[in-house]
Amino acid sequence: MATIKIIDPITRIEGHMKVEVEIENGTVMDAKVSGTLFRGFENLLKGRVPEDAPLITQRICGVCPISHGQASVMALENVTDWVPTSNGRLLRNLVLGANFIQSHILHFYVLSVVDFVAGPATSPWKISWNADMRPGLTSVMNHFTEALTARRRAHEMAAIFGAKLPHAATYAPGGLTAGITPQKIADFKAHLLYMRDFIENMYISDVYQIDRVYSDYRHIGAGPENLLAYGVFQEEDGGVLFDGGMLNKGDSRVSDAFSSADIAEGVAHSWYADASEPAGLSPAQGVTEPEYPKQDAYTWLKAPRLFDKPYEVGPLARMIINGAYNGGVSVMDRHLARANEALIVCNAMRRWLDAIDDSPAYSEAYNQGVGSGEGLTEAPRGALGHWADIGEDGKISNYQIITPTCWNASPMDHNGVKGPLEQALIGTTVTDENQPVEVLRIVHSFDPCLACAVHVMHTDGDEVAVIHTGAV
Ligand code: NFE
Repeated sequence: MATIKIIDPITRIEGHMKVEVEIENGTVMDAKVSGTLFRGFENLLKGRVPEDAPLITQRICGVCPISHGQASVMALENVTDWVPTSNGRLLRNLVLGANFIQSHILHFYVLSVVDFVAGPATSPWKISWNADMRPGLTSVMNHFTEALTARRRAHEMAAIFGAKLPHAATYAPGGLTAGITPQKIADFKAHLLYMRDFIENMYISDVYQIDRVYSDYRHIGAGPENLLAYGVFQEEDGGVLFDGGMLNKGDSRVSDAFSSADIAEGVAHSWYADASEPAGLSPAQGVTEPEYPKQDAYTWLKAPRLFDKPYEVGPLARMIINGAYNGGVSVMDRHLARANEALIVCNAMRRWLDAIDDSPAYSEAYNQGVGSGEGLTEAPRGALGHWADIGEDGKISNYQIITPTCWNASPMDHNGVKGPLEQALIGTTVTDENQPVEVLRIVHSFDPCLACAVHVMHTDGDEVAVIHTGAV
């Protein structure tokens, strides 16, 4: 007999999310991922002056605020094809890089390690599940406090040019409004040297240790295996450190033959008023009009699709698309790619730091134009886009955002095709239905920015148990 399990809450993620899986004979037959909170930041921005957008959109999240600041200034500057000054570009890369590193360290040590290694029998590691906890990994857990130090130092590093973290105060169209001093550069360098050592000698080797003990997780949680990145970290030559591209399942070549006009955000199963097109609207024309309740809807996330297909985004997509990781698509590959990416970013940061000169990072010549702009970049969790319309009155007339988790945790679309995380869960073997740790490990590998819930119910909808996972 099939049972429906809902983990409530799936802790150790950011935000509000519920995952419901239907398990029959030990296999996940169906999965539904729901974002359970309406945010509506797009609507908050209407009628405001453009410079408010980088500051307000950073409040979407305390983990990835810099990516929102970056996407927002890019969208505003794109209205007039403005190119930031060299120091503006470099400082933005440095603050964003520090934010990537803190997010990756947080995700592994604080949010994920306890899925694989039993913590001490005390709060905050208890209550937790004890299913399939394999021995030999105590040393990884012993690095927990050092990881907290590393994460704090990454925040301190970002605050040198961000003025504060989370939610940097220096993001403005036209550059970065931070002063540059030799002391700031020296302080940044000291953090960076520490960080390189931590990532290389502790973080990466800890992930590989878990990979050795849980190597079966290289074959669990694949999903659609369509990968997408927009590209991030602007370089001097107009290129980027990580290129954008899409790689469809089974293809051997990455393609960059797409634009945001090829993206449509469907709302067939989302609590939003139906769009005029069943496939949804492209983000530049996007509308955020809540409709709750709504027949057949189960989430506040829309369903972004590129050429009508779901795509996984995130460090694994970035690294495979850039030829920097040659594994497959699975739970463990997501962790390994994330750790390896942290080192690449750290090394590039050293180069960007050394390239800073004594010119200003903010240009007083910046003049906000009127019209439409898009900012396509990457957040730690994957492809992030902001789309802005500035009206003749100089105010924001429309604003749309598609976050990485919106791609990964998107619901079923108008074709009946499930989102990447839902597809990754379907087909998974669950050994202990009362502790569906496989489900939790798959969810966490995507590093979703939501807070989740999974309860245990019969298919007739009766809840038979509520499973609390260890909260950190
Ligand atoms: Ni809240 Fe974020 C990242 C963005 S989530 S953490 O990374 O954008 O989708």
